Amino acid sequence: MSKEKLNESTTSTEEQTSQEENGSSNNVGRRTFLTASSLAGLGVIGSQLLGCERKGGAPAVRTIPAAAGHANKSHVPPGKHDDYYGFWSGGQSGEIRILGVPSMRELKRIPVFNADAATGWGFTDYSKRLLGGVLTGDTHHVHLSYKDGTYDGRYAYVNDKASARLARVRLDTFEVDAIVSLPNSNGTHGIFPQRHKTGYVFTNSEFRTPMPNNGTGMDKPETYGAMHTAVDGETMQVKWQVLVEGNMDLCATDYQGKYSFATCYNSEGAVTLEKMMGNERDHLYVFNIENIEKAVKAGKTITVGTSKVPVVDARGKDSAYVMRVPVPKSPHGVNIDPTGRYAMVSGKLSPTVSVVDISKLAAAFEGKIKPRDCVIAEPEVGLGPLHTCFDNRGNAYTSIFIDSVITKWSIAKAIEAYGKKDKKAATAAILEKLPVHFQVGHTNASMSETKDADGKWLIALCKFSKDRFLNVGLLHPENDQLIDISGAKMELVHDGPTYPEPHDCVVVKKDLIRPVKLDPRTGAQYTLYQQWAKEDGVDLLTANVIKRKKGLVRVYMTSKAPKFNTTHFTVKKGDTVQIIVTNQDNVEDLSHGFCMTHHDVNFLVNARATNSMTFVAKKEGVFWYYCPWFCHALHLEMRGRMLVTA
Ligand code: RUQ
Ligand code: CUA
Repeated sequence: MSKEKLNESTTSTEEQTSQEENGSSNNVGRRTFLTASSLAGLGVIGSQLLGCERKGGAPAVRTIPAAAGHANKSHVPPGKHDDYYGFWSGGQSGEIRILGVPSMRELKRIPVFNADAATGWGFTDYSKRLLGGVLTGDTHHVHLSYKDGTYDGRYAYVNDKASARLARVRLDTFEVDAIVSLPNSNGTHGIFPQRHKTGYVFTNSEFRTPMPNNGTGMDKPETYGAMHTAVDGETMQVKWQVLVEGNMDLCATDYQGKYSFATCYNSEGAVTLEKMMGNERDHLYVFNIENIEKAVKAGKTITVGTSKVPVVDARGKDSAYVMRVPVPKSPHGVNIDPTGRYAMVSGKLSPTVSVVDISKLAAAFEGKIKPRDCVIAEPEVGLGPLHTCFDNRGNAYTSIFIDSVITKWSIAKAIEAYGKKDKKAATAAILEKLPVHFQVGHTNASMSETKDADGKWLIALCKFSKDRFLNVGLLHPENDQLIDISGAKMELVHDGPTYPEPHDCVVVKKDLIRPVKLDPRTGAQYTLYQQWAKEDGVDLLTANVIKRKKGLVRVYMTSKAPKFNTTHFTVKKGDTVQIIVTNQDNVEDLSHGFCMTHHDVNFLVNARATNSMTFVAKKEGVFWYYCPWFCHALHLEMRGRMLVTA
C-alpha cells in the first residue's frame, strides 16, 4: 500500500467529525433530521444511497483499508478453538451461519428457510413438512433462548421476513426442529425471546396490511394494522397477538419478563417512502405483557381472519396493553443494555439514540408521567444510527450507516448531559468514532445481549466491502469486521468477507453451547420415522425391507461404512418411491448420504440419524444410487442399483 493511501485511510475520526459539524462536507447539520429531499441531497437515495459520494462528488468514506497490523489478535492457531460461537443470520440466503470468534472462520451453515443441495434440506420429507413447499426465506435476527438473563444453550430462533415464519434450531444437534407460520403477519422482521426463562418469543410485523387481509383495501391503507405476536418458545405455538396501527421494525425484551418492545418508523401509516418520513417523531411501542395476558385470559380479545389465535386490539391510543414512547425519527434498532435498565432506540433518520429508562415505564402506564418522560438521554452519535450494543463498562456502541462508523459513547455521561445547554457535556459523552468499511448495518458485541456482556469483541456487519477484497464480479461480498473493544480505544483487527447478507449476529461464550456428536434419536424427526416403521412393521435399525402400498414404495435401508444393507431393489415406472435410510455408524462425524442418480434425490444421513426423501420413478432402466459423503476408503464402492421396470 502506498504511503499516501495509508494516510488517507487513517484520517482521524476527529477530523471527519469536525468537518461534519461545520457542515463543510454536506449541507445537513448534525442536529437536522433527514428528510426525503435532504437524503437525496446527501446522496442517500437511489444509486448514491451507499455514501460512495456525497454532494459534489467528494468521497464520504475512505475506500482504502485501515492500517493493518492488528491481525494477530484475531489469529487462532491451527488446531486451537475459538473462544466464542458466533450465530449469524444469512439474510436472503435463508440460512444461519456459525462462525468461530475471534478467528471469524465459518464453521457451519444451517439451512433453515432455503433449499440446500448438500444436506437435502428443503427436499427431504421432514424438511418439506416444516417448510410447506416455501423454499425461499429472509433471515435477519438470530437470538438464543435464555435463563436468568443469559443463554441457556438450548435453542436458537430466527425470523423469516419473506413469509412471516419463525424457526427454531436445537443447539444440541444444530438442526432446525420447528417452524411456525405467523397468522395475519406480513414482513416479520424483529424477533426477541424473553430473557428470564424460555418463555415467549416475540415477533414483529414490519408491513401493515388490511385486517383481515381478504382481498380488499388497496385504497384504504389508513385501516391497515400490524401484529406483535407471542410464540411459546417451548412448544412453538402461537399464543396471542396484539394488533397495533403502526408498523413494527426491531424487537426487544426486558430482563424481567414484564415488557416487550417494538420500534415504529411509520407512525404515519403511509404506503410510500416519502410519506413514511413525514413525522418528526415516531415511537417505541412498549407492550405490557401482564396486562395483555390478563385480557387474553378474560377473553377480551378478537380473532382476525381464519386464525383462531386470540388478538388484543390495541390500535390507536395508549392503553393498559400498549404505550407509545415518542422518539425521533423513523427509529430502527432497539437494544437493552446488560444492566436491564435502558432501552436504546436508534434514530435512523435522526442522528440520535434515545435512552428509555425501563424503570419509569410502570409509572407511565399508570398515567403518573408522560411516556416521553421515560426518555432520559438522547446523545448525538452520527448520521444514520441503526443498532446499539454494549460492553461491561457502561459503554454503548452504535452502528452509524451513513457515516460508516461505530460510535462508542458513555451511557452515564449521555444521561448527565441530557437537557443541559452545555455543549461540552454532550461532546464528552461521545468517546470515539471508528471508521468501518462500509455502510454498517447491524453491530453486536460478545455476550452483549445478556447480563454477562464481557466487552471483548464487537462485530460490524458492513453492507458493502467496495474494493477491500479481490474483485469477484458484479456481486461483491459484504464485510463483517471484527473490532477489539477490550482496550481504551477500539481496534479493527479483521475483515471478514461474507456471502449476502447477514443482518445480525450474536457472539456467545463457547462454554454455554453443548452440542452432541451423535444423533440423539429424539425429537420430532425421529419420532416421525418411528411412526412409519411401526405402521409398516419394520425395525428402523436393521431394516432391509421394501413395503408396497397403493402407489407408494417404501424402501427402508441402513448405512454402515462402506455399505448400504440394501444392494438393489426393483420398482415400477410411475411408482412413488420413499427412501428411508438409518445410519448405523456410531462414530462421530461418520455421515453418509443417499444420492439416486438422475432422480434429483440427494440427502445427508448423519451418524445414528434417519432421513428420507420421496421421488417418482419416471423412466425405465437401471439407476445407481451412491453415498456422496466421503466416509471410508471404499466410499466410491458404497452404492447399489434401482431397477425401474415398465
Ligand atoms: S435489521 S441491519 Cu433486520 Cu438493521 Cu438489517
Ligand atoms: Cu458412506 Cu461415502
